[in-house]
Amino acid sequence: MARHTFRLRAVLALTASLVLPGTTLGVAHAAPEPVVAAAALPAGSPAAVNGQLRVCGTKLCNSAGKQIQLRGMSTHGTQWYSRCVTDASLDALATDWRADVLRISTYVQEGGYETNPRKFTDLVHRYVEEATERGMYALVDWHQLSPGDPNHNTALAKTFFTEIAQRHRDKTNIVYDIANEPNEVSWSAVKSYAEQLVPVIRAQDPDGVVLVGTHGWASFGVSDGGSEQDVIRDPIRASNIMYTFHFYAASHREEYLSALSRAADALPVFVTEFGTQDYTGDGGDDFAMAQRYLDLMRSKKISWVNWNFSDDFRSGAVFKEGTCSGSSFSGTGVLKPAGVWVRERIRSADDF
Ligand code: IDC
Repeated sequence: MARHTFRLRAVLALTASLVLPGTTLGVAHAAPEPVVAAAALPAGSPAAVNGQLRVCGTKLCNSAGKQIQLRGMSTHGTQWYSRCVTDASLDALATDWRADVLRISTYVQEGGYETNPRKFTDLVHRYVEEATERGMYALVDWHQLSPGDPNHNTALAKTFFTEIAQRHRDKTNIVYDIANEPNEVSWSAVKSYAEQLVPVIRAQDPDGVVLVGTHGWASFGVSDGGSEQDVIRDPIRASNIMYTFHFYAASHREEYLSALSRAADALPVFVTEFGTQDYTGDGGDDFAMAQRYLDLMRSKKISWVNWNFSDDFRSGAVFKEGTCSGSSFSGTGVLKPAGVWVRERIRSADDF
């Protein structure tokens, strides 16, 4: 089925280039051949068992309508740490860590997507197939950060997500994360961006769940003096979407924790990034505070993804420095303390 679709699209692309030179079927560069063949989900894997996700009320449900909580890891920026996202490290993530989800972090600025859209889009295609092959959900993160207004990158985001959704629309394990951390921008501006992007994705992939970063660095505005009420009063006009929240346990304390709790009672929330350290992704781990967040997320079935699956020097990068130059990624010997802690919590048997 998927192979069939690829062939059909290749013919369409060829036809378009013959008949209408210069037109590109809605993408700003020629539709490329698939980088790797479309993979199938292994039987019994999290993505095979749960199938196409959908938002049900304030929760995330599997294809049978059962509320589930996904847990997993985010890559570091792929412009810096793609060497940590290898066959061996992904095998470890799927089988040793038993992760449900891989977040693929494509920075827009800082040497990322904007410098070479073709390269970074192909990298995402490859990682989506790698996640699929291992039965994990692939969460495609448009990592806008600086500048903080997602509208700064709307044209690029439309191009990127059109191609991603077009290529992977037949998969049941793809989730779209369209704005990492809006900051120094109003909620209404974020909402307006989301209302432009969601239809672009849905035109290709009508049933894909879309995640939207909230204002104040994905804090529901708390870090800007706002609150989840900004969103509750003025929700995005689209269905099957979730709002994202990020926290770094050593920096973000009671105010953040209670905002997450309140928000999750009123809105569908997905924690697409958290750390056990401070907001720089570095410094000492506060495992006690982080555990309070995890307990809350477990009780409210809030899915979560930890930052980050790399061997960067900072304490929040799970691997010890130098690990990604080797070929061994399983077990705890290669992990920093934050890695040991989070691996255990991803692995722990929990019903979906
Ligand atoms: C940090 C990386 C660091 C990089 C920096 C600049 O750990 O290596 O130099 O980004 O972009 C976020 C962001 C995430 C940050 C992370 C830790 O989404 O990009 O990663 N963080 O600071 N929000 C809160 C913390």
